[in-house]
Amino acid sequence: MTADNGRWIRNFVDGKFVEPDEHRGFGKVDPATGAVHARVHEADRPLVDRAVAAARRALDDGWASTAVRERAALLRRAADRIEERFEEFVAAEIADTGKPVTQARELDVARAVSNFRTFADVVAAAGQESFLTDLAGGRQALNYAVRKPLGVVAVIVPWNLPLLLLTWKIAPALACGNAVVVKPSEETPGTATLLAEVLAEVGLPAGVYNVLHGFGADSAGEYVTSHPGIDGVTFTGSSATGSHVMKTVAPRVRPVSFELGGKNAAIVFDDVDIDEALTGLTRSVFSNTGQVCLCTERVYVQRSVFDEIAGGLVERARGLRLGRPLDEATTTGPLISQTHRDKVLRYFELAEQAGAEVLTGGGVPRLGEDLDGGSWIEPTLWTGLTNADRVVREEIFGPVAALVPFDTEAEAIALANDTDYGLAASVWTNDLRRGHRVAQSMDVGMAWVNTWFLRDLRSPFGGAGLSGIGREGGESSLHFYTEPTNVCVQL
Ligand code: NAD
Ligand code: 6OD
Repeated sequence: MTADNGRWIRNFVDGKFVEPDEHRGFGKVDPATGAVHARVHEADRPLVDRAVAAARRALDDGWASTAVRERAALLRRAADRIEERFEEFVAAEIADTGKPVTQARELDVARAVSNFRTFADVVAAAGQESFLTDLAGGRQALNYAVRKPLGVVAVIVPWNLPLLLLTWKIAPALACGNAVVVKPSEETPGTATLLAEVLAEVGLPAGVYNVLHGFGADSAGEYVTSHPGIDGVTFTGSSATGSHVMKTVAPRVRPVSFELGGKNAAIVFDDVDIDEALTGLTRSVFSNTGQVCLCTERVYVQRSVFDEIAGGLVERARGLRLGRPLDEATTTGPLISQTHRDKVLRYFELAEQAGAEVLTGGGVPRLGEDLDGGSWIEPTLWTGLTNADRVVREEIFGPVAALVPFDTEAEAIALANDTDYGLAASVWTNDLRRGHRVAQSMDVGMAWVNTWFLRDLRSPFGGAGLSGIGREGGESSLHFYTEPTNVCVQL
């Protein structure tokens, strides 16, 4: 069984790859060069019906009642097998995204392995809530909750960290005994498909993991989320799409977990270790070409160190190396598509119209040869903007940031919280009391102090406001992917 049938990337339903329909293929472009590297079979409604029915059958045939230790062992075997096929996953992720090989290895594929291992440990260690209730007359009642799988879970994921975000959801979903119907982004079908091979190899029963390719509205994405056989939806993507998905799920009142967009702030105080802050800020603004939901796009800097931070960040931005994904010296890849680049370039225009000073970047680089067909963009920094400007209010999802000065701690907190989003923030200071205080006052799901995107997968992850609904990670994932039945016994 292979995921890539010649030049096709195929759907995977009920334990088998589906032969592609010549008339339902779309091209998958390599964002580094603009060349089509594969054709993807777009799932139609009947195929979505087949996938949902297969998932239900797999649950009924015993997957839902498998012993926890068996499911945990299967997750560990999946992690081992991804490690054995590590470079195939790296290659598939790079082909779809153009991201640098060092990042694909150290972040994307490495995290897929740890997602499976962590949730094997989390589910194996999980207990049940129980309460001994005192009753009148000295009697007692025992309350305990048993947790059952949600059922058939729709998993809709984006293109920026395709394998990382997919396995972040399916590892706990499978650990809890659910069956999943996955719709990867149309931009990144590769690794979800390769994972189908791995999960079959380690003994996951047919129908428990299904992959359907296609787009969102009026395509596989909407067919899946609106399907009456779906028991819950876990979605990562933009806030606008999250809102659409919520409407399609609403008539059936199914649970949703939404991990959505961000417009994340960094606050830099003047007592900070400048060099450490610059290293952290460079990562937080430019990682994955700014295409991480947690990336910083607003940097508030205390006035007395503003010029030093701005100058240092410009120097580091200019030191980034855009280039071929397989070159180990490359730090920065292309944006995911020409369409996305057009969107980012519109924000470059808006910044100019708002009177921004471009400290560095602001255009499209010429890298030469076939790379000029790719969707490259220059890492870009602005000053002279305020929180009133669209560039500072809307998620751009590119290697960009606006630097804004502040004077007092209270002002910095107010500026950072002045947003419709609520995903993440970072605080840079050598005063730890201040670090705790300011981090706690951020209206976000995750606040880091003197670091960024440092993860313990047992911690709750998610956002407030436009950034989402619910939390995943550790126990929070177990709560989302299960439905409790409370049993009360009078003793
Ligand atoms: P997107 O919302 O366009 O698409 C996400 C997924 O939803 C894709 O698979 C897409 O095909 C599907 N989709 C689109 N319309 C749909 C519909 N009507 N019904 C069902 N499915 C539909 O997002 P994107 O451009 O792929 O990803 C970038 C966005 O994702 C950014 O906003 C980013 O902040 C966000 N993101 C958030 C997190 C997080 O954890 N909070 C993580 C990664 C990315
Ligand atoms: O680290 C994670 O678990 C996670 N969900 C990261 C999301 C990154 C957004 O692009």
